[in-house]
Amino acid sequence: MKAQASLKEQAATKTGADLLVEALINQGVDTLFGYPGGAVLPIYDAIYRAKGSFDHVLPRHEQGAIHAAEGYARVSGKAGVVIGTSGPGATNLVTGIADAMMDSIPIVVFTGQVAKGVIGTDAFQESDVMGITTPITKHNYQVQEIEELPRIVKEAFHIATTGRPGPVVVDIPKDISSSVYQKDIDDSFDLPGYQPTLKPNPLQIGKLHEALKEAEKPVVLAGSGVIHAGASEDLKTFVHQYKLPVTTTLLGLGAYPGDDPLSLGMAGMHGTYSANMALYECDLLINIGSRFDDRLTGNLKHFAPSAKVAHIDVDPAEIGKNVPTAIPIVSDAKAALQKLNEQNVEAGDYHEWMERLQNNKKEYPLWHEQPEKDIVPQWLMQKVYEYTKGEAIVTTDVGQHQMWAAQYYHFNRPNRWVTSGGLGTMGYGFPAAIGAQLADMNSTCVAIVGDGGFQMTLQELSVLQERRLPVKILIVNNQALGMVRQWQEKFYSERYSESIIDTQPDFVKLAESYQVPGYFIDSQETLERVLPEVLADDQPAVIDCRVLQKENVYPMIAPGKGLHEMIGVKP
Ligand SMILES: Cc1ncc(C[n+]2csc(CCOP(=O)(O)OP(=O)(O)O)c2C)c(N)n1
Ligand SMILES: [Mg+2]
Repeated sequence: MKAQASLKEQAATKTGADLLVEALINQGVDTLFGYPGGAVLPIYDAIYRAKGSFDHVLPRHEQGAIHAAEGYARVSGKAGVVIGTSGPGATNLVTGIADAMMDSIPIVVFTGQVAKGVIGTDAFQESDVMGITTPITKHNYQVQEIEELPRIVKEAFHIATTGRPGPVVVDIPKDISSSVYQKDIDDSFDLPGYQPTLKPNPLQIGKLHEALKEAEKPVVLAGSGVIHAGASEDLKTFVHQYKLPVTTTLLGLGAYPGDDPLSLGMAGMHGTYSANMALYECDLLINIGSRFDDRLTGNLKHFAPSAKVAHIDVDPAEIGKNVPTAIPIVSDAKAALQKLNEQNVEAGDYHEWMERLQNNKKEYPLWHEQPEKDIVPQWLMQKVYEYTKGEAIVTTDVGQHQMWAAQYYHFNRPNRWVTSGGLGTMGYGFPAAIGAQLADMNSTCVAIVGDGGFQMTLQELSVLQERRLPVKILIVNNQALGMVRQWQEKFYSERYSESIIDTQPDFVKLAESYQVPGYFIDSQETLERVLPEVLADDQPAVIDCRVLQKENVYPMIAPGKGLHEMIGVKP
């Protein structure tokens, strides 16, 4: 507020950069993730002058900044904000922008650009940010006039956070951020072409009620749309009312309590037997906020072959995209569930169906071998769950460890699970944990990372060093690109091409060089002694946990196979 007043007093000398900072303060931004450079020097000067208005976090690579912003958005429910310079700064952000697009994460990214007069001349650190980011953003802008800047910032936040959330890029040429503007600016906006449908059509709601009456084998599939809409409680009400079995997608974990008896766990390529068979055998599939990703459906020919499909999605483009849909409901998940809950219809008899599913759950649970001393990753995940009482924020990289975390950590609340789903970005877990922890300083935040993935973004240890952020980095160290190794074992006759990695840094020493405590764990006994204490203290930590290299993630649906063709269901 102070900064806002002082900027107003200096109206006569307000630069474009000041207008930007003022607009961010007006949006209630409290945390910025960014990295300076030539084209954003005016913006960083304005940030310097506005000190105290918000927290600027300096990761050591732009990719770290954007994944941190994604983690922050996931946990806080607010938009994450990123600033990068032109050229390499902007291109270093591209992976994160694409990641946020795939997983519908609301972020607003400001990139510096060369001055308008030299755009198109291959000027120093020029890159075509508009061209590069058009296919991977919900929307993007290049500011052309200084007086548009406050309105564009407001629109960018509106677009990023409403309807189906997603990334918005605002490219700001240097002459705009450095030039001075003296008049008052109207920042109101009108977007007639962007009016997301948020309320369900009552006719379609009626059809779903009818379908519930007729169904004998219904199942709910909850995706991250439930979480984005803040609709978990409404989902609970709906599910309890009709005693419906629930499965979730990878990104939907936490949308419905994982420990609840009606929960079948995660579905998909590494989903549980009971969840996948429920999807395969159901006669009514109620998809709420999932996009029927191929890792979820397996071969579409065999996906829910006998089901009438109802699909609630705020993005009409998702409905019918992959799976023919009988009851399309274009709506925000919360509004649709509230409407469904207004009426209590006489539902069908799901008795036999429920028994069958419960029996599947009992007969075909997740399983793993348990050696005497060595650590298997499945057991490790159970221990993390136990020691954090299921209350931690968990972030992951991509690979086997991600799937084991998804299988064994039962999320009972939304916004605790931060993972890269659609893009599958290695190196996501640790920087995302920085943003997640900053969004919630009172929770234990565990970054469950692969030995491969961690080495892609470990430079962010500097942020832990600097801020003493108590993020716990748990390296599930199988000395391999485990998921690649697993596919090579199964589908390439054990030809392990470039997937076994014998050469690694000493992760304990590496951590210590950043003044972060490091721990080496290679037996169950050490783990049970060390891990509970490390997870409970208020210091950052790197835990190099050696696990058996040959473990595979099961069950698994091989490429091209259907949900009912899982392998590794039983030992
Ligand atoms: C940036 C990036 N490059 C490559 C891949 C392909 N990939 C998927 S999983 C995986 C192995 C990851 O190894 P690690 O981080 O050690 O995790 P693990 O599977 O061993 O648990 C690779 C290379 C990817 N997902 N992301
Ligand atoms: Mg590995």
